[in-house]
Amino acid sequence: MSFWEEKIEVIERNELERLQLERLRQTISQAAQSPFYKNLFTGKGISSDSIKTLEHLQDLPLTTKDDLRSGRPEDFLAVSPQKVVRLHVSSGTTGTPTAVYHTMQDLDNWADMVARCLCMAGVTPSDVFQNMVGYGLFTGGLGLHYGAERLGVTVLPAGVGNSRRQINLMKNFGTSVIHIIPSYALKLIGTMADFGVNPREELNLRIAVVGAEPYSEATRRRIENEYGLMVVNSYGLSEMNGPGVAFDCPHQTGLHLWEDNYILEIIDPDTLEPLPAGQTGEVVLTTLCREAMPLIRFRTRDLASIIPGDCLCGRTHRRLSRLQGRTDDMLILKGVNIFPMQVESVLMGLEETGRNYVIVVDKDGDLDKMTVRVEMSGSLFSAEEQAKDQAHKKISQLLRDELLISPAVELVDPGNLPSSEGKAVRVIDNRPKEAG
Ligand code: DLL
Repeated sequence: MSFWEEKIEVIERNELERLQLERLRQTISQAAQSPFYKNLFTGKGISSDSIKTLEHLQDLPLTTKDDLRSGRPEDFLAVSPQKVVRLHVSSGTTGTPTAVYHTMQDLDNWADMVARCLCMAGVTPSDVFQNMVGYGLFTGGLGLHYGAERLGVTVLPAGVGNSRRQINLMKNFGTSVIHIIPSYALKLIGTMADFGVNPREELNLRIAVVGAEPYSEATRRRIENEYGLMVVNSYGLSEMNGPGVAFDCPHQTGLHLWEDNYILEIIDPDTLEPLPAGQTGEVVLTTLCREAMPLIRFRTRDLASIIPGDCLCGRTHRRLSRLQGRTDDMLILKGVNIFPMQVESVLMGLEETGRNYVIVVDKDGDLDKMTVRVEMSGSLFSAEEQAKDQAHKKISQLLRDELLISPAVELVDPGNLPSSEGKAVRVIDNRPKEAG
């Protein structure tokens, strides 16, 4: 088992908490340099002196995405603009995009965090790392790029899309590690099959770093089996730099969140009360090492729990469960709460289904109607009608058992659902806004 910074990765909990407190106090002073926090802290009488223990963090107000969007982006800037060397803008899938500023020191620290993640996953300088995600404002490309270089890995900055070229790169340069988002990983397997490439036999792949959108354990297993490699889950968000916040170790029992860089809280999204380990709630993060744009108690809207107990790898930084979706992903149909991830975990665990699906929600008179459109697997597609009827029945039944409502199921020919090279759109909600 390799460590990037062993001392800090296996640090005793009480020492880690001492470090967190020290850094939190520095962060409060640093944040007070920004117009937003200066105003907030002055109004509430908050200063670094009011933080005597880590528990005092909970007395501080939460910061929301709406706060980031409501004023001018530079209201969150805690250094002079001359010190800023990079500006990332979040994907804005759920509203106005938000800006995140970085100084040279922030970028340096971010690269270190990502190198730490990759090293933990077992990536070494002998690997060839094909970075198959977007290199623009999206933080996935540049984030992993500089982290992998920091580790000394050979980086192929392939960027997103152009599947044929991606496969050729893998073949020609013996790519051993890929960075890919889950929906594209599923799609690319189909393209490999179309080109007659068997990744298990013809490629040298051993690790896939997979993140940026929610995916189920069933999808992880599918990617692992079809490519013949180990998938490590990677979680992050632009507001917290991007990737490099939390990552699987090879035990794959949860994502170690780097608590020397972030303070992790899980809260009930309705009551805002803290939740104990094991209970699912909203992930709230405080940056501890950010210079340009410290964020205090940032509500991510992502749902997860803290996994109780120690990890076999020896790292003391607590583990996050697989992300279960976002608070704003939840669909309410006929009074039942449904997460798209529940649908995915049913569909991707079956051999009758292909690699793409979409959930469509409509209004049928006064009633909500949910349709799950899923591609058939190649073998089901070429099977008799009777086999298709049976598969249809089976999928409908399994979805009913999981969701407690009965969605309509449509089996679609392989390759006939829209796909994107970026984050997948899994839900199309056609209901009028006020009813949704
Ligand atoms: O997606 C950063 C990233 C890039 C993470 C590459 C991992 C790999 P944003 O575009 O700001 O940043 O989107 C962040 O994506 O709040 C989650 O809702 C979701 N997300 C990210 N990673 C995971 C994951 C990047 N492993 C938002 N599982 C986050 C589930 C994830 N959801």
